[in-house]
Amino acid sequence: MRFSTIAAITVTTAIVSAHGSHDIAREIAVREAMFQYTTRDLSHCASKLKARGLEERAIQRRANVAAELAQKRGIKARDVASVLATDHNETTLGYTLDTAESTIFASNGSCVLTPEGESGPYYVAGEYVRTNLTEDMVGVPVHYDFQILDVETCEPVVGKYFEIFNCNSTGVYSGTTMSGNGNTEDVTVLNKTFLRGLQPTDDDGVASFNTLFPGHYTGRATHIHTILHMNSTVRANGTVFDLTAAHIGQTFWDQSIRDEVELLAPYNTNTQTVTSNADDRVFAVEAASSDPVFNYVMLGDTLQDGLLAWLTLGVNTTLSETISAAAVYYATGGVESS
Ligand SMILES: *[C@@H]1O[C@H](CO)[C@@H](O)[C@H](O)[C@H]1NC(C)=O
Ligand SMILES: *[C@@H]1O[C@H](CO)[C@@H](O)[C@H](O)[C@H]1NC(C)=O
Ligand SMILES: *[C@@H]1O[C@H](CO)[C@@H](O)[C@H](O)[C@H]1NC(C)=O
Ligand SMILES: *[C@@H]1O[C@H](CO)[C@@H](O)[C@H](O)[C@H]1NC(C)=O
Ligand SMILES: *[C@@H]1O[C@H](CO)[C@@H](O)[C@H](O)[C@H]1NC(C)=O
Ligand SMILES: *[C@@H]1O[C@H](CO)[C@@H](O)[C@H](O)[C@H]1NC(C)=O
Ligand SMILES: *[C@@H]1O[C@H](CO)[C@@H](O)[C@H](O)[C@H]1NC(C)=O
Ligand SMILES: CC(=O)N[C@H]1CO[C@H](CO)[C@@H](O)[C@@H]1O
Repeated sequence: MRFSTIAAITVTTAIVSAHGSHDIAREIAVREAMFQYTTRDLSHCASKLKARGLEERAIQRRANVAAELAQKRGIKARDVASVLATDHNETTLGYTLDTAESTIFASNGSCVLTPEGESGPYYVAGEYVRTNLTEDMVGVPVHYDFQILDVETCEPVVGKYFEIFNCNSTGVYSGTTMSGNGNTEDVTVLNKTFLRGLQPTDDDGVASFNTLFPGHYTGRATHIHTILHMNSTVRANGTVFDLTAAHIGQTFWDQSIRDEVELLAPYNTNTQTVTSNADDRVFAVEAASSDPVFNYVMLGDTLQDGLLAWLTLGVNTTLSETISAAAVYYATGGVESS
């Protein structure tokens, strides 16, 4: 199949050259070629999602989670609409203090991220299936609600492992001493697993996580990595090892909230160079044909109270990509790939 061939070639090339000097023009061209073979958005699924009640359940779930998390943290529940009116990009749609939650959470937020071969150089295989990825890291808490839909059938992708990972507030990933990732002499990072993990998608195609808002590192805008595995099985020790995926992508946050988070400790101790969304090449490539930016609401009056962020991803589940791992996490500790 023509598409599969293009995809297979791309992934190998793009991953090897994901950082450092590489030919962006080529990457963009290849991604554009891939788009000829894939649907760009989920608009064709709208009536089906509504009929199946999927949309309604997503709205309800996100509203419930916002209320629950706020209560758990002892935060006085805040009018979600008022938060959005001041801080969320969808403010531009004219939301006010009186806008109903059903309207806010119903906002499109559907982004099609076809695999573009950018898992980046910092993927670590063998991570834990768990909802809370925070460990001993500090930062702005985020609850992510990802809903994965099959772009061909418009059905939820059920029972597949969805994996996310991002760097900590000072811009360092756990599990790898790869060049560009913090202090490469610090081998203790190899045994660390913070801010990485997987969740199986439920009957509505949903995978959710509690983690932290990422920091930034030189050369890249603040982002998180997303991977949808199709054939993973969880091992007896609760980890997954699977170097294949139907989707590999990166998702972003509005520049406005990035700027606010960066003012807080410990984000404000990060000495690495900031790259804006506008200057990020991966952002440019993805945003050219989809909206890879989270919708979100604040859970309380301050950022430290946390954020609920959501995104609906359309994935072509027939695709198969190979992921290259910087390291593998074993019972005996992390081992860098040669
Ligand atoms: C999914 O990918 C296959 C190739 O594997 C392609 O034939 C098909 O058109 C794609 N589907 C959509 C909805 O883009
Ligand atoms: C959703 O998408 C449609 C079509 O792209 C657009 O017309 C509409 O304004 C969007 N609605 C929201 C709430 O973003
Ligand atoms: C996640 O775990 C951290 C400790 O590692 C804890 O402080 C935090 O409250 C947990 N988050 C949730 C939402 O349970
Ligand atoms: C981020 O992780 C690196 C590597 O483990 C560590 O040196 C650094 O202190 C961490 N940053 C924070 C704010 O904990
Ligand atoms: C999962 O396994 C099936 C059957 O072997 C295969 O066709 C498909 O390409 C695999 N998916 C991925 C993402 O590797
Ligand atoms: C989990 O189990 C596999 C074998 O099934 C082993 O290779 C790996 O080291 C274990 N990982 C951890 C973190 O215990
Ligand atoms: C990682 O953990 C293993 C098992 O506890 C230990 O043997 C190893 O020395 C640790 N490696 C580093 C770099 O700390
Ligand atoms: C503050 C902010 O990030 N605003 C963005 C909202 O989204 C539009 C288009 O989707 C961007 O043009 C704005 O920059």
